[in-house]
Amino acid sequence: MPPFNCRSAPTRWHILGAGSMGTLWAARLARAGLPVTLIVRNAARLHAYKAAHGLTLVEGEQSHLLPVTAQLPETDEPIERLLLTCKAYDAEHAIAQIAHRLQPGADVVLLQNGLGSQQAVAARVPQVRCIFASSTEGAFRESDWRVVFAGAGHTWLGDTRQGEAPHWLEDLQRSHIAHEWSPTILSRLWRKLALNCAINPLTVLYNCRNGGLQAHRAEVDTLCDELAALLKRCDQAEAADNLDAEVHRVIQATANNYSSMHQDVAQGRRTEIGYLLGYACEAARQRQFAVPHLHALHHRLIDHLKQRGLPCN
Ligand code: NAD
Ligand code: KPL
Repeated sequence: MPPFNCRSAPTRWHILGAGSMGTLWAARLARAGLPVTLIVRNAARLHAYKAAHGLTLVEGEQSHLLPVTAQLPETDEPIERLLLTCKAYDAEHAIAQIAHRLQPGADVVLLQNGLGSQQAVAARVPQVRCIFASSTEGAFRESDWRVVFAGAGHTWLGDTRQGEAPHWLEDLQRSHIAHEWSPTILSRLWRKLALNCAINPLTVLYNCRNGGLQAHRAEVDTLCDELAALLKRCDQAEAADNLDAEVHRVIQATANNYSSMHQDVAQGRRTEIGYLLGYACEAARQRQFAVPHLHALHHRLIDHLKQRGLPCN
């Protein structure tokens, strides 16, 4: 591994949202010797974290304890590089809490699923550069401060304002975080959104694994047609290309898995529906573009969530 550039100290990564993805990134960056600080919600969480003496990263049979530093949002320390890893519905509030700490020209990486939260965050912090990310990695928390790297994957990062790739992608390389700079990150996010809209809500409504949708092929196909038409209407023709084929490929490849939305509902957690189906339906409404099947699906899902006492936004 090449030595650090001795002319300047490496920039610290602050990570806001110490959940599955945030701790997965924190642990890998820290393991590579990079300076990392977790920003946790409140004093009680900070106390609990200190009692655990750090983060544990579980990969297969191996586990590593990493003594990553942690602090509160209100700490008075400037932030030059931030990774935001809370859920889409928490992102705007979370960034507002630390906005005053962001230095002009800071980099903020937004690792939220769906669309809508990234734009809301970027509007709140115009003094920084927001980089959107889309990841196929999988992680879950086995217990407090113990994260399991459950699925190898890839992370695409990009700048919707077409800026250059940042030099700090080297940090990801050094940390063995599989990644790629994408000049078409918005298209990637739309494509992932469309996949999630075609699969996740139906798995909740039919209470099935992804493979269970093989019994509902006609319904999936109708949604794919409507989603592909909507993508084109939103100037995302590339994201619409062969959408149905990819949806069926993913259903087959992940047949034994429960979708993330199914897992959220099964565990009584809020879903990211507002940033997936909600975003798609709103995009259609703004363009006066009819998406009757997506609308019907959205309403069925909202009813389902309401019956379970879960938020429907
Ligand atoms: P998570 O719920 O495990 O973690 C989010 C964390 O953010 C929680 O610990 C929460 O307490 C914290 N948080 C929320 N608001 C905060 C605030 N104001 N201040 C401080 N902390 C705050 O979520 P996750 O699974 O890590 O997912 C994060 C994003 O990544 C989601 O959009 C998700 O869809 C996406 N994603 C997750 C996975 C995965 O495998 N977990 C994979 C790909 C993408
Ligand atoms: O990303 C997914 C999820 O479960 O959120 C897949 C596996 C693609 C299903 O939509």
